[in-house]
Amino acid sequence: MSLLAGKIGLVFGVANKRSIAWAIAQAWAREGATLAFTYQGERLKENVAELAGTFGPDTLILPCDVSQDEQIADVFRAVAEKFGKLHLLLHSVAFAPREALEGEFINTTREAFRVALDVSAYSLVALARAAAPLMTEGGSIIAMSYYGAEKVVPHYNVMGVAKAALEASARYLAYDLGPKKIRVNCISAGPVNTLAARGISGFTHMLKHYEEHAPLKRNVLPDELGAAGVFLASDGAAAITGQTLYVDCGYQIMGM
Ligand code: 0WE
Repeated sequence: MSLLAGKIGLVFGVANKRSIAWAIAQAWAREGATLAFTYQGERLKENVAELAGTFGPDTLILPCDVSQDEQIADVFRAVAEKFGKLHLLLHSVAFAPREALEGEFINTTREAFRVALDVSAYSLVALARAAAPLMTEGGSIIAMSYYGAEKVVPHYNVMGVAKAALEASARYLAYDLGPKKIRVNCISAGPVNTLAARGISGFTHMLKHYEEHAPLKRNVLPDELGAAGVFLASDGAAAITGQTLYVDCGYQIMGM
């Protein structure tokens, strides 16, 4: 208990109660962190307000489309005004146009590639740059990734390229921000049944495949991603930066 007492955290990527961002936010809050949230689009505002509201009526909840520099600036202005500092940042945001996740990678359009890399990877760079001046006591930045960054997962397509860019960006950010005691890591989660996964054809089959092939013979639970998020945010991970931590019941170690 209280591994994160006195820490201020900013969470990007809550859509609903099944979101990985929500699992990690709850775990951070249980350990004593004070949190602020952003939401993407008016459609999700009420969801996020209802969830974040459980931490008290004055919880900061701000709109943020991470592809808009002005919205990013507004978010960090508001955080600076309310708290004056920041310790934790969670990036749990990704988007590729649906068509790009359906056909063959070779047919990825220039525009789908641009959007996927902008929203899912460049955004980490933009958020880290805005966060760093507030992380005056050091900090921990965590981004969510997936195995499709390092091996071919059929249909993950341009998202795999975006996650590879995200993981590489985390390494370069770790190098830039290390002297300020700001750590940057990725959590590569096994598949979780979230809004982002819903409607992906064959997702149920994928969950079954992981159950059969992962060493632990099951899928990762949201609470376990929360616990990993607490670890990387805590002083227990003080010497860990630039890494991608697989939280996938061991699936990634398998060769066959
Ligand atoms: O990173 C992801 C999914 C992120 C995602 C999901 C969507 C669905 C709706 C990004 N963009 C969109 N665009 C939409 O229009 N995952 C790790 C989950 C996921 O997605 C897959 C997977 C897995 C696993 C897509 C194909 C194959 C496997």
